Amino acid sequence: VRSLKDEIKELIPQKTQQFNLFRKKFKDVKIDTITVNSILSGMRGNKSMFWQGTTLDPIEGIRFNNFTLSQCQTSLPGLNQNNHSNIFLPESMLWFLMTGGKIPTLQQSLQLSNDLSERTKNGNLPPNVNNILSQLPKKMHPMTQLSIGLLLLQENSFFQKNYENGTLNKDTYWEDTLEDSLNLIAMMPLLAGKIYSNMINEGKPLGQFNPSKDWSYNICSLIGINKNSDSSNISNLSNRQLEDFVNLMRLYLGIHVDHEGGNVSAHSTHLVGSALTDPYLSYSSGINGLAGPLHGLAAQEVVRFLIEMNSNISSPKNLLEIENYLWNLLSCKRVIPGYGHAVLRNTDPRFTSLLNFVHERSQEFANDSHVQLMQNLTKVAPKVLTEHGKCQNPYPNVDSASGILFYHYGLKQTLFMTVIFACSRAIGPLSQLVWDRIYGLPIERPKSLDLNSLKKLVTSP
Ligand code: AMX
Repeated sequence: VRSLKDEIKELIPQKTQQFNLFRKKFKDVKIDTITVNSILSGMRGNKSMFWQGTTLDPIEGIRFNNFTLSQCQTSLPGLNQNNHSNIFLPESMLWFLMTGGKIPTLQQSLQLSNDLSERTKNGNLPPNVNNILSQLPKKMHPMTQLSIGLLLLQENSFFQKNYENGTLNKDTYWEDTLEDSLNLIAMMPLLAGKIYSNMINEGKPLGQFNPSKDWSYNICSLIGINKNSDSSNISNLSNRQLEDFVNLMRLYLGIHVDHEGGNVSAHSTHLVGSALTDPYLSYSSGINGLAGPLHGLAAQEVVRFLIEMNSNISSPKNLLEIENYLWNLLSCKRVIPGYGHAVLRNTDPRFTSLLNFVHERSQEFANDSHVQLMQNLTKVAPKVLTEHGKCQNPYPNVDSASGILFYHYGLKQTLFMTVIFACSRAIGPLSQLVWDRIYGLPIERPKSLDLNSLKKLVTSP
């Protein structure tokens, strides 16, 4: 079977020709107007960035290489065990994004899974990385630990080494970028496992890496939620629940990979990478952005919010009490976490796919008051937010559901949830970074303006 690298190599002449022709032909065509407000409001909606793999339609939601999420769920290969037919392997998505839209066969996805596994050298972090991570204060923010972990792995960067040696040229930048990106993605389960063990088990391993299993399975294994785990925190889960948890992880990791280029984690990876910075340094910047409460931290905010609300209302079924609770929250100038979006103007299809996971297991979740509240909120929050009249999108985003489902299966460390998000988010921005190198995109350098310059621009005829 041909490798991912062979596939990419074959695509390069045709894709670069298309790209260069397009640039040449349309380079001076105006496509957007920049207003003072957009400059002063986070450049919201400015069409000013090239991103190949995904685009976000405000109504339809995310498209991956022009496929909607539900098309991906029916087209991309998964393991299809026990009716989990709509759950594709994140490895399939990695192939799909890296090749600019080629749907892998199951064999290709599994081969990539195996390739990632082999890159971990028997499932071990390099000893120096492991040692340093073991010495971090156990209470250090898990995203800080992850960022440090990636920076420590940077000494293995082929791109950095070969750039330093002078053995690279513009035509070959992409090869080492790909190599580094795949190595980095391969290491994410090990980093996640190490960080979770620092948080809950004094740095002692919670489970074992299994080289014959897929990427998501190994994340579950290394955080101690799996059949073959050594951890005691899973003793209450049945075999079926353990299997469901692994499938939830596959689903979650598959749908969080990318959300077009302008979001903070993707954009920072791209921006830092545009200085020819290697994938480790670039993605470490991305995850620092992901750690912000308005971005990746939202999932944990939702979990806390649901738990807090449940302790203040008589039942998760009491819609009136939920409504009053929300109005109270808004009157205290707090946001309803898990609702709203900078681009989306509809229910996030990623939320819908997580909700489908719940519906397919209605018995499992029937007695979980937090999951019930999460579902009932969808009947109340959009109405309240619409009446409130401020937010542009009153519908649930993906974070509305993700954290509380992990919580259900025993992943109670809410701060850790963003680390799992970061495992997934590596896939989109790093696929883009490989194509940034193939297309030879230059360093990113928008023009900034001070208030005086802006004043001059608005007053000049
Ligand atoms: N609850 C209450 N008020 C909200 C709101 C919510 N869920 N969403 C937006 N608003 C408010 C904003 O705070 C803003 O108020 P202001 O004018 O006083 O500053 C106003 O509505 C307009 O905001 P907007 O244009 O609709 O949204 P935005 O693009 O500025 O922000 C987002 C988008 C996601 C940060 C915002 O909706 C929010 O804070 N949501 C809650 C947190 C959350 O769920 N984040 C997850 C996002 C997805 C992700 O990246 N993982």
